[in-house]
Amino acid sequence: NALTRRGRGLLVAFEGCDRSGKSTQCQMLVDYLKSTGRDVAHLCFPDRTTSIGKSINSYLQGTTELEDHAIHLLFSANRWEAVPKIKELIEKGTLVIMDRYAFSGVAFTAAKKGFDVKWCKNPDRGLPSPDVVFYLDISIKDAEMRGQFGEERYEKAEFQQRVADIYKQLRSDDWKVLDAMRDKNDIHMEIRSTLLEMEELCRDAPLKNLWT
Ligand code: FDM
Ligand code: MG
Repeated sequence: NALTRRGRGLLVAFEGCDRSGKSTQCQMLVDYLKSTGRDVAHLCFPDRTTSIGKSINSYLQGTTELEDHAIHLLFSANRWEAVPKIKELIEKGTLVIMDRYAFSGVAFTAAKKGFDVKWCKNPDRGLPSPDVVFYLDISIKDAEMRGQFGEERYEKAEFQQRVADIYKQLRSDDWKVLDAMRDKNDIHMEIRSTLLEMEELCRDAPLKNLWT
């Protein structure tokens, strides 16, 4: 089929506030790609299974406290520890689909008092840059109407609003902003066709480095 090709795989990231449908779209895309026989890897950040990820998990669940700079660096380290695997997958032609990436890292820390975007970007500078970022755009009001935010740290409307404001500052040409209030199948179809276009564009270009 049209998605079958030789050459490197694509690096794709999904971003958005809580309740934006990010994880749903990520899963729908992974399922679709698998059904076409494509080699696909589904990564989630934070990856809570590593030892760094376990510290992050207990921080998010409120079991432990960590200084704000320290947790920021742990989130970043949790991406860097995945880089060898990401590069290997991309090289052998696998489509790597990531649920959250460095943009979450910057948006969630820069939403805290006393942090600026420039400082927050630094530890993630040089990571493999996604070929495309799908941003599920939703107002915090609409997100809240989909059901209460959960119990984890950061799952509060006021904080999510600040996160959304920072995400706006991070947008670049590699981003595809999608209206998260549309029918989820329509959104999925748009993601599929964007991905096809991207495969054509990126066929011969090497992966770029983020924020360099
Ligand atoms: N989060 C996620 C961060 O604060 N920094 C990061 O670098 C990443 C990847 O962790 F509130 C926040 C975003 C969210 C929480 O994410 C856990 P999931 O997608 O709900 O597991
Ligand atoms: Mg969550």
